[in-house]
Amino acid sequence: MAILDILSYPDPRLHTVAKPIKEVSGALQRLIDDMAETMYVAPGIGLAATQVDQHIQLLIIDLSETKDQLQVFINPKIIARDGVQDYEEGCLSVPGVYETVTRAERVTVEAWNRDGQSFTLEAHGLLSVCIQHEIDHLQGKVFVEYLSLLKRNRIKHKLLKQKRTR
Ligand code: QAP
Ligand code: CO
Repeated sequence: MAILDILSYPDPRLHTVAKPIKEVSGALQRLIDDMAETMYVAPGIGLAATQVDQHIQLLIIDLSETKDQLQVFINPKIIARDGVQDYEEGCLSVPGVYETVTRAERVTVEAWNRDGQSFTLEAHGLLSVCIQHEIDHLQGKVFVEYLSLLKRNRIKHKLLKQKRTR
């Protein structure tokens, strides 16, 4: 397995729209394993392929304390959403920044798992937020784009300054 580089905001590659995956290959399963390792060492609870500069419809989530409950979503599609909730979100591509975002409270998502089998899942709470956050990445959207222009510009400049002085 390998640790992959995570793109950090503001990187124009984070705005790439991901392409659908046609089939689950060994190479794709290797990418899933590398993304999982990358997410676990970070540590994070969710990672989209976009964040490791792979522009395909793949995301992973693990909300467990024990980091052994990996959930893989290939070609995820939200088919129903309901209610609203506010949640303070972070992102491995926006290190050190946590801001509240309003999203649907419940979502129903259709996707394929690591073996290419399709499944449907109803999620609420943190899992629902995480699925919506990661699907946004696949559409080229970063959570800071929900914030005001003023906040977004402050975050942009803070992260650019961090990059310069690293
Ligand atoms: C997305 O985010 C998410 O700033 C996953 O310094 C987050 O794993 C969805 C992380 C919250 C819903 C709620 C962020 C790690 C990890 C940082 C993450 C950092 C180190 C973020
Ligand atoms: Co993110």
